[in-house]
Amino acid sequence: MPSPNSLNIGITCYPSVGGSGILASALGEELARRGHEVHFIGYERPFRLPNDTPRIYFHPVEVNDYGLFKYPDYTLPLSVKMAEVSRDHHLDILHVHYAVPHATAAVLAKSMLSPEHQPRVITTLHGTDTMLLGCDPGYGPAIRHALIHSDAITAVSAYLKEQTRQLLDIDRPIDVIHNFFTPRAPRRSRDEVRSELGLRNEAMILHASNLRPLKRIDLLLQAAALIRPRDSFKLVILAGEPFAPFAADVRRLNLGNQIIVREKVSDIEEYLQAADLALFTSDMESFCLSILEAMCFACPSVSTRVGGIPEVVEDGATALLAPPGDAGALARKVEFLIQNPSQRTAMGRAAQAIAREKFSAEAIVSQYEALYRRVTRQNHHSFPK
Ligand code: GMT
Repeated sequence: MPSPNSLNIGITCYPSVGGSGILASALGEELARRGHEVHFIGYERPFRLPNDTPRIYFHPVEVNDYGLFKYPDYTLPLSVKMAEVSRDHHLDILHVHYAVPHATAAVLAKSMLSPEHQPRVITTLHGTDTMLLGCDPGYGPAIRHALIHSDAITAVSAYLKEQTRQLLDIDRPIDVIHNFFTPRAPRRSRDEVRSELGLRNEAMILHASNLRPLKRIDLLLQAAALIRPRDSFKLVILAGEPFAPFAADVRRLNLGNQIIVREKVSDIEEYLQAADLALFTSDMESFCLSILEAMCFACPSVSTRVGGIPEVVEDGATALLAPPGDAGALARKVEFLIQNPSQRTAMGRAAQAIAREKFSAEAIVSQYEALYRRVTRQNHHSFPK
């Protein structure tokens, strides 16, 4: 029997490897655990979402690859499915993660429904939906339209909120709700994982990302090539996409003995517990969920000082930050942590304490619940206007 305070919540996100989908899946799991009914709507079940969880449902969107279309369209069938699920399951909230095309589809879905079936639309901005696509003249006006017609907007950092205001000229309120991470218990021990990787006494440096250009894998490899002594570390790359395009760089930099790649790892916790430090070289990050994942395992990071990262870590206390693009500075900071294990441990412990205090499900999910309650109480911003 659902509790009288529970809500029916629809969630749409990118289901593949990527911070926005990981966050949205974890949020859905936590909301279901708190008694809400959660309906995921999308082209695939999110990869981190466990099967058979009570109160979690998945509604697939079928895309029609009609011969007339040069490019198959996802936005329209997504909006139709969102409208159908909203009506059939009495959704109170339709919470979309990443504006393109999810916010547009949600706003369209709402406008297809009669007022009594219209859910409140909440759009959570994650990063490139504002900072890359928001600046693209082919997308910016549509993103702005969807944000203006959402019932609430959230951003995963104060930095991203400010960027959204400036780049998309949005003057309505944007709630900042940081990301959270709930680590699962690793199935293998630290020693088992280190032995799988062939590690002895070297420091294990971890990098996890989807390898997109703004992650600057070229800089990651350049920095690795500058770390001395060479045999003091192994760099383990958890690649969300195939690593093959970077194989030539690894050979050119003579890093073959230093780099270990694992692709599409879903048990990320096994590698996080085994790592001594993490290394991130992005040109831009609204938050960097991977830094938080490492913090949860008392693993300090070396990272570029970009975007919202300074909201997640404190330079010198929970991580070491270097100027963007500076391979030499990144390498020196990594060397410092390798050569100073007691400071590395202290920094990792401080990072873990901050992760638990500020970026746990306990601290963050209630902020989303409070927002849901607030928008369901608001005057209905119904379509047509
Ligand atoms: O915006 C993106 O590039 C995609 C997105 C994703 O799905 O990985 O990443 C963004 O959202 C994450 C979760 O909120 C953040 O941790 C990442 O920093 C952010 N990426 C960028 O801002 C480049």
